[in-house]
Amino acid sequence: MEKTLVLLKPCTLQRGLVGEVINRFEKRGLRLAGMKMMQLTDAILDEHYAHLREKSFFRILKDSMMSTPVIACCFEGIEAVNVVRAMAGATNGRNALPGTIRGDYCMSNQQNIVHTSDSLENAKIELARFFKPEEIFEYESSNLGYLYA
Ligand code: YYY
Ligand code: MG
Repeated sequence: MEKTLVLLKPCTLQRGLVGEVINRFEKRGLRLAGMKMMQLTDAILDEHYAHLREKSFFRILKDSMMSTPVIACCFEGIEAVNVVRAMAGATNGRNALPGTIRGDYCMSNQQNIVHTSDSLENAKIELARFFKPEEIFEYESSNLGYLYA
């Protein structure tokens, strides 16, 4: 099993899409292992978006991610990192395929509904950044035989 991070961005809270987006991951069969609302800070975003710090949109991106609280989720499943990433779709909502979350809910390159970890290595780093160990729960999922058989 893999665990991965999903952040529901401020645009998702503003547009009333929180339940709908979480519902998609649940229905796919991913186990919700952690979830919390949090106000992001400059410091955590400097780490989280370190790969983008030279980009012209870095400041705007960080400001948009701090404009309201976000909801951080940890989802678990077999190959969860790639499954969740594929469900999110291309970064720019206008390029994202219909059927993906971004392709169904947004038209923006930045207000693009979710952040999803892009590798297993980064998922581990990002989950440790946004969650304390005791905020990730290892309860048993009763339907695994039906999901993965
Ligand atoms: O992983 P993903 O979110 O699909 O894209 P990244 O390349 O990691 O960029 C993170 C974040 O930055 C993206 O979700 C929106 C924003 N962004 C932007 O505002 N403008 C761009 N041209 C590219 C990315
Ligand atoms: Mg990324």
